[in-house]
Amino acid sequence: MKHETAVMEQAMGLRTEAYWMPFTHNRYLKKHPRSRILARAEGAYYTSAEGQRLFDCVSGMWCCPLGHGHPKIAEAVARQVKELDYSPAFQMGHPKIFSLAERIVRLAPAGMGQVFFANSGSEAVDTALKIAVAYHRMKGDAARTRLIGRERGYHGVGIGGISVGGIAPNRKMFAPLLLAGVDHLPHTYDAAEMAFSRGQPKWGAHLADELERLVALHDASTIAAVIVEPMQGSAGVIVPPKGYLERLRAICDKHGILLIFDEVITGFGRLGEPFGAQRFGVMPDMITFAKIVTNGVIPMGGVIVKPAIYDAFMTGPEIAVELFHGYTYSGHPMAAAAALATLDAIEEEGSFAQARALEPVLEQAVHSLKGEPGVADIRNIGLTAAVEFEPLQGKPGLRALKVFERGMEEGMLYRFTGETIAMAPPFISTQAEIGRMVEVLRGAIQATR
Ligand code: PXG
Repeated sequence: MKHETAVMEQAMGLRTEAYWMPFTHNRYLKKHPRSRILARAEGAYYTSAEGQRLFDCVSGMWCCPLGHGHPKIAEAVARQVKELDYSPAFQMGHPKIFSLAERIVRLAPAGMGQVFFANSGSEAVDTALKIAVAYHRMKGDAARTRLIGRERGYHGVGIGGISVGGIAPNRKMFAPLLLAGVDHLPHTYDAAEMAFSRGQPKWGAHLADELERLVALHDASTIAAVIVEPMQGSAGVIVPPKGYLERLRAICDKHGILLIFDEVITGFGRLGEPFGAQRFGVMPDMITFAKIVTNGVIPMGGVIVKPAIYDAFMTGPEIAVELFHGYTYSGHPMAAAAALATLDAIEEEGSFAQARALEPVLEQAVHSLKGEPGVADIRNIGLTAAVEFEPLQGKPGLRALKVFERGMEEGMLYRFTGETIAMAPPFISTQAEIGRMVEVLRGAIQATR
C-alpha cells in the first residue's frame, strides 16, 4: 500500500486507493486528509467526517446557495422517485420538464424562447456550440463554423468546452484533441488598471474591439459564435469592465455572429438577478446554465435559446428529428423535480433579493483585506468575491493552499485555485456569517507567510 493512502486509511478507516479524485491533488489529499472528507450538510454548513463544522463559503461549488438539505427540494425529490423515477428522453416527455422549460424562459431575459436540457455545465456548453454551428448551416450559412472563446475562460471539460476555454492546464495535455478553427479574445484582466476595483472595473471596454480584429483576420462569414462567461468565475472572479459586454454584443450584431453567455455560475441569482444578462443589461442569443438550477441537489444543465434559433431547425418533414443531439438523462424527471422546487423556493424566499442585499456587505468586508500581507488584488460582484495573492517565493500556489487549510481549521470552507481564494456564500447567509467568513480569512492571511 502506498504511503499516502495508508495515512488516510489509518486516520479515518477509509480505503482510498481506488478513487481517482477529479481536479484534485490526489497524493497530497490522501496524505493530508484533514477535514476534507465531508459527511453531512445542513443549511450553510458542512460537517466533516471528523466532526469539524465548516461554513460553506462557496455554496458547494457555486451551486447550493439556498442551503443544504432544503426541505422543499428534499421532499420534491423523494416524491418524484416514487412517482416517475425515469422517463425516456427521446421521442417522449413528462409533464414536469415542459413546466420547467416554461419557468426558465420566464426567468430569462425577455426574448428567449426554448430550453434544451443536458446534465452539467460541460454538456450545456458543448450543446450550445453544436447548436450554433448547426444553426448557421440550417440558415444556409454552412461556412460559419469558427468558434471564439476567451483567454482565462472556463467552459467545462468537454472537447468543445476546453477548445473555447482559455485556461492553459486544462488544454495543454489534450492539445491534439482541441477543435480546429477556434480563436480566443484576450482576457479583460489588467492589475495595473483595475486592481482593487469594486464591482465592474472602469477600464477595459475597448478590449471587446479585439473581436473586430478576429473578424478582419478570419472574415465574419466563417465565424459561428462567440462564447464568454459574463463574469469569469473559475479564473478567480474576473468582472467584465463597464461597457465591455455591450460592445461585444454590438460587434456580434454587426457581423451576424451568435453571442453565447455561459452562465453556469452566474445563472439563477449569483449576481442578484436571474441571469448575468439582466445584471449587465446585455442580451445574448443563447445562455448556458447548470449548478443553481437544482440548488446542486441533482445534476442538470441546459441551453436557453432565442426563438429564431429554435425556428431555424423547425423545417423539413414533420416526422423527422430536427436536431440530432441529446442525452439519456436530458430533462431527467428527478432533476426536473429538484429544479421546480428550487425555483419555487427562490420565489418564496426572495433569493435574488437576498443576494442583492448581501452584495454590499460582502463588498465592504472583503475590500477591508486590502493591505494585509501578500494581498495583490480583491475583486467582487454580486454575491461573489476573490482575493488574489502574490505568490510565495518559488512556490506558486502554496500561499492560497495554506490559507485554505488554515481556514478549515477555523471552520471555513473556501475555494482555492492558483493564487486566489474565492468566495460565493449561500444566499441564505446572515450578515454576521459573511463578516466572520472574511475575518477568518484575514487571520489565515496574516498567519501565512
Ligand atoms: N461553464 C462555466 C462558466 C463553469 O463555471 C462549467 C461550464 C462546467 O460545468 P460542469 O457542471 O460540467 O462542471 C463551469 C463549472 C471553481 C469551479 O470553483 C467552477 C466550476 C466547477 C467547479 C469548480 O472555479 N465551473
